[in-house]
Amino acid sequence: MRALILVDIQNDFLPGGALAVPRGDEIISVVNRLIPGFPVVAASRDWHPPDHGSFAANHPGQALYSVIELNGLPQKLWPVHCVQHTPGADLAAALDPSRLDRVFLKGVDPAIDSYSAFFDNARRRATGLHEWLAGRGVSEVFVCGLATDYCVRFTVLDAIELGWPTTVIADACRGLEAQPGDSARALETMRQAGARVRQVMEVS
Ligand code: VGL
Ligand code: ZN
Repeated sequence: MRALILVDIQNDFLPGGALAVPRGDEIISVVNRLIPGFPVVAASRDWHPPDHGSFAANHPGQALYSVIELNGLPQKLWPVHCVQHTPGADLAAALDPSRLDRVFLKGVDPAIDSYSAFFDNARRRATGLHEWLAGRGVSEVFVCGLATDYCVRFTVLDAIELGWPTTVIADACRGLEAQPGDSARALETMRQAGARVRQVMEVS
């Protein structure tokens, strides 16, 4: 049985949001058309407390987008985004919520970031997504959402490591592209790790 995993399709990652993914809004209608083709649909939400260690604002003197060490892990410093219970953390309003079977929250621990929908970046804490998919009788996962070069990439790499046959739906993702080519490189990394890279037309 095929499951669709929607990664972080939240207001702060859309144009106008705090950590806007260029053209991130373009995937929403695409995703709404994908959803009916999948018997199981899960979504992740970046869900940070205000004191989260990934926010540059919580590290006075450190520049936005610089990399520091946070509890032993390299941490890129982001603008304040997806703060719990703020509109920026809401799922995109245009995303059809009627078939979302379950939403998994990530990035809740202030001491550690969590790009993947499965685990935090130190793999200390699991979100429960893996066990939930297994419990639903899922045999294969399809991943799309925001951002290709961060949370989609980490989610896909964890899915493969957990043993799921994994497809990333490339044209239902958009990347932050801090460096031009970051999304293409991320897709290539996923492919080399064992993910199938497909277009919406091929998986619908
Ligand atoms: C993300 C940076 C920080 C993402 C989340 O969803 O790709 N990127 N937090
Ligand atoms: Zn985040």
